[in-house]
Amino acid sequence: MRRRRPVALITGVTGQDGSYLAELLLSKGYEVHGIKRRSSSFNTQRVDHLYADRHEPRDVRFFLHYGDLTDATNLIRILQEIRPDEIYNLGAQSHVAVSFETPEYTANSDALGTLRLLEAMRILGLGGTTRFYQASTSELYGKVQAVPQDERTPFYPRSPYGVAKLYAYWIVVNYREAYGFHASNGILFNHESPRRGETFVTRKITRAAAAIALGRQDCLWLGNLEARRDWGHARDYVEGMWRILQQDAPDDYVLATGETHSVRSFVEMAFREVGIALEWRGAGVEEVGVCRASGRVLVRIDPAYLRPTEVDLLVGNPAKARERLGWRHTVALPQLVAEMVAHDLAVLRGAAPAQSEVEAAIARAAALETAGDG
Ligand code: NDP
Ligand code: GDR
Repeated sequence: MRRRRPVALITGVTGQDGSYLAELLLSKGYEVHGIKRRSSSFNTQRVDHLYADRHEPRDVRFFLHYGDLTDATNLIRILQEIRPDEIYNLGAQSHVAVSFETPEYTANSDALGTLRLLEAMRILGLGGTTRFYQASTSELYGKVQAVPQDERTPFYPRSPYGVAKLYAYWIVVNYREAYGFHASNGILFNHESPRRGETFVTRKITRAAAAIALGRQDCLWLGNLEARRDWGHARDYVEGMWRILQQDAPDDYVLATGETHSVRSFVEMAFREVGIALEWRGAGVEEVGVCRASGRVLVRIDPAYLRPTEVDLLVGNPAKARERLGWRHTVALPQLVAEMVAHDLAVLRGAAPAQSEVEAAIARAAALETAGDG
């Protein structure tokens, strides 16, 4: 029997998607638990505004637990305590380029971490009651076998990250078929936001455009400008995750915009937002992006950012999600770029945080003290 107030557990709650998903679920009345990793410095900036001081006589519905996807006993204990109705497995070493440097850790957290959660559900007898969402990825398509990509397109991953996520995808399908789990994969194409990690290409570009416009940075160094991605807004995509778990039957869904753009055109759009028109000169690693008005070189290529194997072209077909979930993206790329650049300009200008954020930071400090972390 489902409890009156649904309970969700989010791994990766401190990441981009985890923070938007926690907001969404809280707005829907859920009690939300998240797993955070121990870090030598604060790593909860994206969810600080959701904290409430547990000493205050108010409705506290957001809880954080120390944990790690590489620690099975920890996962079993957390699941045993919470007995969630829904698990969203968003935790991962999610950077494709970094996965070439740390392939074993990436496999441990992204592939085996998923298995550990599913096994914890099985051990605790949660398979019949708890629904499971897996953060699968368009990186599974890698060297693409069809354009656009949908749920039937064969996979061909091109990085240790993609290969680890391939294991996770199939172990979810296997637990669904073997044990009747309500376990689903969302095959999500790239989604971005002002909360995107600073080393992913979109955020790296919007931060640099803002910094260059304000005279705080000279040049933006990038890798492959020709890669094409299907970029949407993270807020739209967490809505899709939730809808996937509300279906009577578990299944796998592509979430995408259906449009593809190159890194080069993302660069041009971001610089246009700050009033800089770019033109390109040269070729290969010697190519540069030049400010048309001043002639200054603002973009250069650093081969260090080229990947040993690249994913050249991603564009998803979200027809199944549209038909079965009623989901579609609401934010187009120009709007997304504008929002990210505006955010980065405001941050660099030192715009004061909203009052609610200040209150949240104070509440958070108090909550941490009570958790013995202060
Ligand atoms: P982020 O990198 O922003 O967040 C990843 C989260 O996972 C962070 O909270 C991180 O914690 C946590 N994490 C990392 N390693 C571990 C571990 N060993 N144990 C527990 N938690 C861990 O990713 P996004 O929010 O962008 O993505 C969410 C998920 O969706 C990821 O699984 C990603 O691979 C997948 N995905 C993302 C897409 C995108 O375009 N954003 C597209 C398709 C799939 P910490 O904050 O401490 O680093
Ligand atoms: P991706 O995102 O690999 O698609 O994975 P990322 O933004 O890192 O790269 C996108 C494309 O841009 C090219 N690129 C650069 N990338 C980075 N990070 N830095 C650079 O300087 C740079 N220059 C060019 C890359 O080569 C690539 O082609 C993201 C992650 O969120 C994954 O977790 C997720 O599964 C997929 O999206 C869908």
